[in-house]
Formats: sequence, C-alpha cells, structure tokens
Amino acid sequence: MNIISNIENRTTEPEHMTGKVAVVTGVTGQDGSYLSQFLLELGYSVYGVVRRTSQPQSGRALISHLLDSPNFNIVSGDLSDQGSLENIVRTTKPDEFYNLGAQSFVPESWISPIHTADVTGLGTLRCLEAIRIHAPECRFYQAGSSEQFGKVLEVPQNEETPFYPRSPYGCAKVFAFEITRNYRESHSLYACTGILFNHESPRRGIEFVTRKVSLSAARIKHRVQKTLEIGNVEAKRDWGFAGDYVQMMWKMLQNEKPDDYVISTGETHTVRDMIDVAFERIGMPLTWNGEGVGKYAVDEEGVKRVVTNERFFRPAEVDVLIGDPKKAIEDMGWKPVVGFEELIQMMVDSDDELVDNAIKKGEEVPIPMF
Ligand code: NDP
Ligand code: GDR
Repeated sequence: MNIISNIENRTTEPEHMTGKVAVVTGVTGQDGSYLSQFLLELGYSVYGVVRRTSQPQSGRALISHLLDSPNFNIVSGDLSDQGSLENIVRTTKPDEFYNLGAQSFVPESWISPIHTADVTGLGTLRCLEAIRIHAPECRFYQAGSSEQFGKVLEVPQNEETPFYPRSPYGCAKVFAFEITRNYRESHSLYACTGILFNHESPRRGIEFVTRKVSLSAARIKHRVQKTLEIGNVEAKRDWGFAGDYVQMMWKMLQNEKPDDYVISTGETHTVRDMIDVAFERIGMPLTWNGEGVGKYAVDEEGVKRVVTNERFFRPAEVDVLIGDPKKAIEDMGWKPVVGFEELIQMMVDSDDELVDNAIKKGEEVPIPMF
C-alpha cells in the first residue's frame, strides 16, 4: 500500500503501468471495501479516495485487509472539493472511476440536506468534470439507488420506471443519475449508473437496519442488551449481498456501450421478516403483537425483545421496493448468489463472533444507536 498524500510531488511513474488503474471514492465504506478487493484480485491498481478526519484510524477498518497489497494506494480527496478530485484524476489517469462515496444514510439527509446534496449530488458532477477535463477516456460508474424510485410509480421497478424520491438523499441521487446520463450524451463519456437496491453484509454500517438488527440480536444473545428499539417494521426492501453486487459495478464498465442497469434480487421482505430470521438464528423465536408504533415482539418467556419507537420513523417513508433485474440478467448474466435468509444469518453469525470476542477481550461492544 502506498499513501500518496501529495501526488503532485511524485517523481516516478505510478507502479500500475502493467495493469488497469481504477479510482474508487467511498473506499472506506461497505461497497468500496468489497469492490477494491475484487479489483485487486483482477490485477488492477486501485487508488482509494480517503477524506481527512480528525481521527484518521477510525472507520478505516474495512480496508485494513487491503493495506498490504502493493497495488492498493490511498489518495486524499473529498467529494465536496473539486480541486482534490481533479488532482487525483490528472495524476493517476485512471481507466475506470467508481464513485461510491456519499452521505448515504437516508435519515441523516433530512438533518443535513445541503451537505447531502453537495456530497451525494454535486459530488458526482465534480467527478464527471474531473474526468471530462483530465481523462475523457476514463470509464465512470455512478452508485445509483433504489431510493430514486421512492414512492414507487410501478411494481416492480425497472430502468424505465419514473423516479419519485422521498428524501433529500433520494433527490440528490436523482440529480447524480441525470447528470451522469447528461455527460454521457453531451460529452460522449463512458458514464453509467447502477441503480442498486439495498445490499448488505457483515461490513454494513451499524446504523442501517439489517446490521442494527444483526448486532442487536448478537448483543441480546450475549446479554449485553435486553431489547431492540426499531422504526417501521412493515417497510419492505429488496435485500441482496454486497459482495455479489460490486461485481456488477465492474461488469457495467466492461460493456461495449455505456448504459444504466437495475441490480436487485427481485424479492422483497418486510423489516419484520428480517428481524424474525435474525432472532431465529440466535435461538430466540419471536411472537409479534400490537399495531403501528405500538408493535412489539416477545420471546418464548414473554420478555419484550423488540419494541417500536417513533424516533426511528422517517418524515416520508419508502414503503416498498422490489427491483426487476431482467435487463442485467439478459445483458450481463447477473445472478445473485447469496439469498435473503443466508445473508441475514451470515450477518448475525459475524456479529455473534464480534460481540463474543469483544466480551472475551474486555473491549467495548459496539452499540447501534440510530
Ligand atoms: P457507506 O456509507 O458504507 O460508505 C460511504 C463512503 O462514502 C465512505 O467511504 C465515506 O467515507 C465516503 N464519503 C462520505 N462523504 C464523503 C466525502 N465528502 N468525500 C469523499 N468520500 C466521502 O456506503 P455503501 O458502501 O453502503 O454505499 C456505497 C454507495 O452506494 C453510496 O453512494 C450509496 O449511497 C450507494 N448505495 C448503497 C446501497 C446499499 O444498499 N449499500 C444501495 C444503493 C446505493 P468515510 O469513511 O470517511 O465516512
Ligand atoms: P435505506 O436503508 O433507507 O433503504 O437506505 P436502511 O437500512 O436505513 O432502512 C431500510 C428500511 O428499514 C426501516 N427501518 C429502519 N431503518 C433504520 N436504519 N433504523 C431503524 O431503526 C429502522 N426501523 C425501520 C426504514 O424506515 C427503511 O424503510 C439504504 C442505504 O444504503 C442507501 O444509501 C441506499 O441508497 C438504499 O439503501 C438503497
């Protein structure tokens, strides 16, 4: 791994001249971590864009396993800063650019809408401008989202379904989608968007609902938590495995022509179904009672293990998402490998181990708070 904080001052050619070069924003997140690993296995040189934080070590755990690779490089940059992105593109001259960086937590986008629009929306335009000016042959992938469909106008959702975003985050992603298409059409860039439905893994941030549930189930099993507080358990999502999904990002950039694709499993489940799978996995089957904000679930001894709390409900909800991945199946042979139950079980098992290890070592056990 090379940490290139000032790539201006580099005097030698980058080591990557034998293979392809990819820039990945959002490298410290769930998808960035899986995608970089995948690209390194394919022989790419990867430049992961990391923004400066006051405590540089925190939140970098997802790329620690990549740091030994000589083809993995960290470059400093921020999606809110045009110059930093231009500098990266100008000096690395990438073959492919994956824009995975974003303020990606939907509830936060009502709290910080301007920041979300800037990073998640305008950040995409800044990447496109950097490519247009400094490396117009570079192929560009934009991390689009099923949140663009929001209050869905069609079931299931496909590439032709009109958008109706329900959050500032969804609005920012719609802008990012449109500007990516516009740069493809106006400047002939190879630029495309993957409209990805929810995808999860043991590397998922602990504020997202699947990980909040898997971690809470593990904490309850180990008796460091009694109850899980949750929001709308009737919301439905099309959940897949992040490790499968990142491969489609790469595939989209290997096509003859740039195009946009829905990537999803084609199945949908409620948050309640997902909680049931997680608690079954820790040997604590649940029974549900009540309605709306009064809904709760008890274990076999009648102890309340899940309660709903208004705090976790959203100002505008996306009630149901289910994607139609037909185009990706036909054009790119898309086939998700990990199914819904297996995914949730994998996450619970991983958190079970995490909590168990933390307790054994006397370390702090992570707490899901949002
Ligand atoms: P994460 O929240 O795990 O990661 C987000 C990444 O963006 C982190 O690396 C974060 O860095 C980085 N980032 C945030 N702000 C900035 C900034 N100002 N400049 C540079 N980088 C920044 O997201 P996921 O990995 O889950 O998702 C990847 C992308 O895919 C995102 O764009 C997301 O919106 C989108 N998406 C995700 C889906 C999912 O189900 N996971 C589905 C559809 C779309 P730091 O570590 O410093 O915070
Ligand atoms: P989402 O994911 O908003 O779909 O965005 P999240 O896991 O946060 O929510 C999914 C659904 O679960 C409901 N929910 C709760 N959610 C959270 N986080 N916490 C709770 O306590 C809770 N209770 C119920 C939510 O209301 C929602 O309906 C994710 C992100 O990765 C986005 O970046 C990405 O674009 C979309 O997926 C596709």
